[in-house]
Amino acid sequence: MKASPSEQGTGKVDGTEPWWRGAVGYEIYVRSFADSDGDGMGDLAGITSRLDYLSWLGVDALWLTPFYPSPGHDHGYDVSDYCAVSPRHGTLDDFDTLVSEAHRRGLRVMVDIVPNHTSIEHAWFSRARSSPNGPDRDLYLWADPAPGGGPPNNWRSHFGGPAWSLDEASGQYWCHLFLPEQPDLNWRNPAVRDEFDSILSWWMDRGVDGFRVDVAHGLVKDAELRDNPQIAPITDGMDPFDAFGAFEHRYDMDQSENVEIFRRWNQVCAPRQAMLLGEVNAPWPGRMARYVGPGALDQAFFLRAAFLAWAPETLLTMVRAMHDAAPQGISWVLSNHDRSRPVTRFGGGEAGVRRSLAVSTLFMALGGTPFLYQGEELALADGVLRGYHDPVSVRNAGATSGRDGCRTPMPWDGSAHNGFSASEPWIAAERRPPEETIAGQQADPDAPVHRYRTLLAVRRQHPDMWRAPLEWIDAPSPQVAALRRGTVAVVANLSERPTGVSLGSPGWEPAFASQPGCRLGSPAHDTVSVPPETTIVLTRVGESFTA
Ligand code: TEU
Repeated sequence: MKASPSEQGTGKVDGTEPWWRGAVGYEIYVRSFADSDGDGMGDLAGITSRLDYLSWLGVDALWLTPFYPSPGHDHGYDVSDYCAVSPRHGTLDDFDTLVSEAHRRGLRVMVDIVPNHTSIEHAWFSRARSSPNGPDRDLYLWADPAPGGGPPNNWRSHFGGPAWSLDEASGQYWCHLFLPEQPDLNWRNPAVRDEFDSILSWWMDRGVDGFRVDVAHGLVKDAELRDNPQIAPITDGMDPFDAFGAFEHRYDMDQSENVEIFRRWNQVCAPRQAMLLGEVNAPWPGRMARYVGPGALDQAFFLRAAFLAWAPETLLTMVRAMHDAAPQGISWVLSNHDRSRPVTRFGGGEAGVRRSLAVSTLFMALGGTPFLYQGEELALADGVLRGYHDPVSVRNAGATSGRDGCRTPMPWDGSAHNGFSASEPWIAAERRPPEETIAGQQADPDAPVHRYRTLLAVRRQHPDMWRAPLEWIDAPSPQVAALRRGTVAVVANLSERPTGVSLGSPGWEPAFASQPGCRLGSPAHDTVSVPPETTIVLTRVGESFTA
């Protein structure tokens, strides 16, 4: 039975709005969040033991990365059983406890569904591979070699090399947009669609509140398996992600039929108020918006901001365009488990910290459901590694630094292994100093965790910040964005200089500034002066909250 969360968070179930309206999400990279049994690997019971911290922080929903049985070639994104828990991460009982303890605190729980591919060890693939003429063969994408031999077309794996591997027994290739150990499902086959309807229902029956949909843009492939146009040369030793980007992905990704699948999923999930949140990596805002059109996905992550180095003008231009194409449909993220942390990407040190919170503050005012990635609230830079773990790095002999830097253990305190585990963590990294830990920051009122917590509290206090219609205000430079939503105004000055922005009317006062110690003009003025690389949230006089 689905437990009913209390109304403590901002997500309301009042019959008129879905729970995720106004909510703030938090991504838990399960392997690295908290280890309860001392084997160096994060687990579900570890998460349960840390729920009070997440309530204190003020988030409303948790997204758990895959914890299903998996041989672990892609750290859980190669699932061998969609309806079970890997012993590495606990048991189904641990999952049920986590859900009920989260709900008791008003926290929603979302799980990660990986529909583009299974593990090579999934029973479906074993059957498909061993019986080329059997009924399960078409659950996957098989193709004969190209006329002169070799892979059927020029599609590449995200993780390096061709997107095809040869099954010598049958002489056919299987398709994999990721590792060979992650064979792609054939979403043109109705049997695949039926299986996933059941998987979604199975998790909803266990009480989950929604799904993060992995590689939602990748499911359906061109029926004729045509070559992708190549737009740049590929050189020896190139980063595999760059080699992947050397093609226009006209035929392997973002096919229109993907949206039909999510319309079908919506029919399964909407009656049970479960959110569908897609990882959609489509090239243009208009194409992204199709996925969150009525009756399809509820929201999609806008990943480009999570990939970008510090480039304020580019960032603000794409954020405005994406917002305007789907005002309630975007889940704003600056960080996830696949890319360098924003503090590092944005220049490191104090500049990285300042810039990250300035952008996050803007994201909290864009509608949609923003997500923080574990440790973002501590303003962590990437961890200092002692070796490679990510298959992307291992497979490409270090040609890419891979995704390990953002996956190091959550630093709970200054003790051995930062309180993550009683033994050596699965990923080898340097211990963080006390001021980068939760315990250290909770004890210091000026530490980042308190700024993020205050920001979430201000958002909860002023629902206009996400609910009122958004009007962009003219800004004096392309490195500045300003907006007004009812009784709330936000000015993001991402430039290196102080800037003044006219809000069009007097009577505003600051509710939150991303930098401590900002001095703001008097409420009598209609112009707000904002320091460099700072975002300010203002409210109508009389509506303010003491930050
Ligand atoms: O990542 C998907 C991913 O790598 C793409 O979004 C990619 O960035 C895009 O297609 C453009 O190249 C997800 C998971 O987050 C990641 O951890 C997994 O390794 C991957 O899927 C495979 O499941």
